[in-house]
Amino acid sequence: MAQYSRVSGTVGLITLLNPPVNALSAAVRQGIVDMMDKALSDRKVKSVVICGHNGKFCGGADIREFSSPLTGPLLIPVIQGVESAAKPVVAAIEGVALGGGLELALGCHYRIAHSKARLGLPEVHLGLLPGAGGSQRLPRLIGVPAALDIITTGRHVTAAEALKLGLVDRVTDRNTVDEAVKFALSVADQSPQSRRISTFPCPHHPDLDAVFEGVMQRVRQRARGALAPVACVQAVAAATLPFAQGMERERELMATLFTSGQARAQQYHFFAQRAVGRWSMPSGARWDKTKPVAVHKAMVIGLGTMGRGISVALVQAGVSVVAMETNEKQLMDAKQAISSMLERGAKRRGVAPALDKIRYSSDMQPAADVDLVIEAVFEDMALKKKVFQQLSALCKPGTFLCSNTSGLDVDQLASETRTPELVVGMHFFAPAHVMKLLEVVYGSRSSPQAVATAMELGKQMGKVSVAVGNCRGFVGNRMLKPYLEQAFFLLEEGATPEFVDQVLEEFGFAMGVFRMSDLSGLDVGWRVRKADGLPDGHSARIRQGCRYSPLGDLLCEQGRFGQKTGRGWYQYDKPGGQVAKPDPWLQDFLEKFRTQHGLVARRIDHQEVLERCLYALMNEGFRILEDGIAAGPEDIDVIYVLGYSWPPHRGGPMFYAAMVGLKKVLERLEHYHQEHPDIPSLKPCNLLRKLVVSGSPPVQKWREFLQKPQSQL
Ligand code: 3H9
Repeated sequence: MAQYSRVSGTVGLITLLNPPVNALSAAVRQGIVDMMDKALSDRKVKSVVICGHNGKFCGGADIREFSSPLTGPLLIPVIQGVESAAKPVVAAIEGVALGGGLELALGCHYRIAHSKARLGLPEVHLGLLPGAGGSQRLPRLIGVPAALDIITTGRHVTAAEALKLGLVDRVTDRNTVDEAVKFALSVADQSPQSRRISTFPCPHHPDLDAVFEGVMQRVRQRARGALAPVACVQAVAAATLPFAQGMERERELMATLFTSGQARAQQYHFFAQRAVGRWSMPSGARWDKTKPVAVHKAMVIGLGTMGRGISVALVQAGVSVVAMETNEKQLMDAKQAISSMLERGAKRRGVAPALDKIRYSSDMQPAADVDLVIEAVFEDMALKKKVFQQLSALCKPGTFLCSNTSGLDVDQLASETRTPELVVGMHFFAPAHVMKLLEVVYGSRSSPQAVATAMELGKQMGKVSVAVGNCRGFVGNRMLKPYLEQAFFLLEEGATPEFVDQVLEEFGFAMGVFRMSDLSGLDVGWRVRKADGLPDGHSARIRQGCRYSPLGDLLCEQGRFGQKTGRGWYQYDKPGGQVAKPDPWLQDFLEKFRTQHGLVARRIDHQEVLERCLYALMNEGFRILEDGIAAGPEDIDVIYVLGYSWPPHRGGPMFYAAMVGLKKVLERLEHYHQEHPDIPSLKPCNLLRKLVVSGSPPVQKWREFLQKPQSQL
C-alpha cells in the first residue's frame, strides 16, 4: 500500500509501503492511484514527492504475483497517471529503483537519487523485459545505446553513473526525501508538460541501424537460447516509433515472454537463490536459529589458481588474509597475480585496491592467529590430511578449518583434527573471485555454527552459498559423473565430440561436455581414477560389474590433457590455444577403439544425446534428494545454474525435469536402462517413481516427499 501526508505546507508526500523492498503489489499500485488522486485534488498541494518506506524506493513489480492472474490496477496506467499529473511529481530514490520501480520513477517528472542508490531494469534476468514503459521511456531519456546496455544486461547503475547518463536530475548525500521535498517546492510553479518523457523524441543517433545490429548480434551470442535478451532489443527498437505504437510493441513482446516457460524458470531461479539461504541440517539446526561467528582474519593455504581466487574474494569482502604457499616460486608468482587481480577489481569498482589487507607467508605459523583457515592445496587426501593435522596443532581454539576440496570426504579431514565440529567444506568454483557459487559441505560432526559461519562468509564475498551433505563429489560433481559417463558412452556407440557438444550447447550450456573437459584438463579426473585403481586388460570396459568407458584414460595416456597440451577431445593450434577444432586423429582413434571392442557405430540423434546426458544427470539429482544430501530441488538447481553453466532460462535440472514431465523422464530412463542394463545411472531412482505415482507434484512441493538431510559417508 502507500501512505500520504502533506509536508512543508504544499508538497504531497506519497510513501510506498510494502517491506522489504516496496514491491509494486496490487495494494501498492492501488495505493499510488488513490494517493495521487488525493494529492491532485488537494488544492493546497502544488507538487508531489514519491518515496519508498525504510530507505528503499522500490524493487519493482511484485514477482510473487506473476504466478496467478493479476488483480488491481495495472502498472502501465498507474505510471501513465503519474506522468500525466498536472502537478510536478518528484521521485526520491533511496536504496534501489529497479524494474517497475525505475519505470515508476521514469513516469515522474524529476528524479533525485541518494549517492548510494542503485538503479536498473533487471527484468531480463527474470525472463522478461521492462514492460511498464521502461523499454520506451529509458531510450527517450538517455539515448538508445545506453538504454540497450542497461536493459539487455540488467545491470545496476550507481547514482553517479545515473547522473552522468541523465537518468537522474540530482544526486545527494543528504536525506533524499528532504532534498526531494525542497526540490519539489522549487518547481511547484512550473508546468510538468515538458518533463513527460513519453513526449520526448528518441534522441538522434547517426547510425541507429548499426547500433541495433551490433547489439542484437552480441545478445544472440550470449543468450544461449534465452528469449528475453532478444525481446529487450526488439522492444527498444520500437522506441523509435511514436510512443503509443512503441508501447503496443512492448506489450506484445511482454505477453510472449510472460507466457513462455523461460520466464517461469528464471523467476523460479530468483526465488531459489534466496531459498537456499534458509538452510537446515539433519540435527534440526537451522539458519534462523544459529548465529555465525564474524571472520576478521583468515588464512588461505595453497596458492594455485583456486587459492589465489579465494584470497582475492576474501580481501574484497573486507577480510584480512594471510596467503600461504610453501613453494617460493609459486609464492612470488601468486603475490603478483593476486595484486594485479585486486588492482583490476578495485579499478572496476572505482575504489582503492586493499593491498594492505593481505600478507604472504611460506610457513603455517600465522595460522595460530586467524579466525578461519581455507585449505586449497592439491586435491590429494594424504596431503590434505597432513595440512589438517598441522592446523589442528597450531590454531587457537575456535578457529574454523575449511577445505576447498571439490569432492573428498570432509569427515576424514575432520577426524585428523581435535575439533571436528569446526571443520566444513567450502567448495569454490574457478575463478573463485568471480563465480557466484559456494557449496558449504557439512560433515557428520560439523557444528551448526561452523556451517552458519561458512554460509555467512560466502554471502559476505558476494556468493550464493548452498549447504550440502557430505558424499563423494557433494552435489555438483556427483551429478556431473553420470553426465560425463553418458557422453563417453555415446562416443563409443558412434557419436562425435562435436555432435555431442553441439547438442548440449544448443540446449543452452556455455560449453559442451568435451570442450569443457578440454578447458578444465583431462588429467585431473584421470589422476583421481588412477588413485581409485583403473581397470585393465579386456575388462577395460567393465568396472565393478558395470559399464565403464576408458576413453578419457586412453587420451591421457597419449599425453592429451586438453587445451593445456594443445590436444584433447579436440585439437588446438598450440598448447594453451583456445579455438577447438575437430581432430582427425580422434576419429581414427575412436574407430580403432570400436573395432577392438567389437562395437558397431550407429547413428545417434539429437534427442538421444540430450536425454541420455541430461536425464542421467537429473536421475542422480533425484538420488541426491533421496539421500538427503541436498535439502531440496532448489539447492541442486542453484548449484547447477551458478556453478555448472546450466542455462538459467531452463531453471536448473530439477526444474527442467518437472517442465519436461516427470512421467516422461521416468519412461525415457526406463527405456534407456532396458537398452543398457549395465549402466546403473540410467536406472530410475525411487524418489522419481514415488513422485510420478503421487501425480508429479510441482517442484515447489517436492520437499514434502523428502526425508531430512544426512551425511552419506
Ligand atoms: C518488473 O518490475 C516487471 C515490470 O517491468 C513490468 C510489470 C508489468 N518482488 O534479494 P533479497 C523479496 S519485474 C517480490 O534477499 P537484498 C525477496 O524474494 C521485477 N519479492 O534482498 C526476498 O524475500 P524472502 C524487477 C521480492 O537486499 C526479500 O524480498 N525487479 C522482490 O539482497 C529480500 O530480497 C527485480 O528484478 C520483488 N520484485 O536485495 C528486482 N524483490 O526474504 C529483484 C525482492 O522471502 N530484487 N523480493 O526471501 C532484487 O534484485 C533484490 O531483491 C534487491 C534487494 C536488490 C531489491
